[in-house]
Amino acid sequence: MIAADPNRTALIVIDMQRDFLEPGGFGDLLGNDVSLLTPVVDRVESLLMLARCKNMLIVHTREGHLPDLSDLPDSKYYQLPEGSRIGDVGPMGRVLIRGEPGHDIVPRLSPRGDELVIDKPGKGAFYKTTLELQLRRQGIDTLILCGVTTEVCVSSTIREASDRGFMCLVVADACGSYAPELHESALKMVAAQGGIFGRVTTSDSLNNAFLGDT
Ligand code: C5J
Repeated sequence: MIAADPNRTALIVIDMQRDFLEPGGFGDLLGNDVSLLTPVVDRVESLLMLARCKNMLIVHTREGHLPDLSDLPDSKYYQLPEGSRIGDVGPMGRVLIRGEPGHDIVPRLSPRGDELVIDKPGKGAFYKTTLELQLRRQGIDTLILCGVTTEVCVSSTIREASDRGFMCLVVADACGSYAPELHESALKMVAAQGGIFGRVTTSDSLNNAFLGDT
């Protein structure tokens, strides 16, 4: 049973960017099968419809770096193989660089004018961003999280949010990974020990909880 007040709840859509979801992007250049993430677009689109209908705060995040790479630690740059490093040129421009086509959110999930877009240099959405300030300012205490990838940026953000006292609900079918077994493990970690980082739910349960009365 989900009991969340839409006025104090934000939908956080993590990194639904062309670089992670489309052929020719960062994920693809690293050798991943990006088609595994395609179903997530439908699910996130439905969540956006739900959140818009309930007038919830909607936050879209984008992982990416400044064109001069001044916000990119060496550890993140050299971890990747030559040819698919952050800032290298690919079919959608320089990979994971702000302002390049690949950095954009996929067109079907484009943010609307009144929705927040948080550009982040790290995996977690709170690291070196104004996200916490903006959520507190709007009286948000509960986060519904979805996006990609479950075990990287979604997980990092949940952990950061949990330490800051936000209630976290992760929508399992609206998250995705290039490695399905890591998706499953990441969700298990969230829900372990009675919900150590938050609760795992589904799109259907959320729809029932928020729209059951309409
Ligand atoms: C990754 C992300 N996988 N958005 N980023 O590097 O999960």
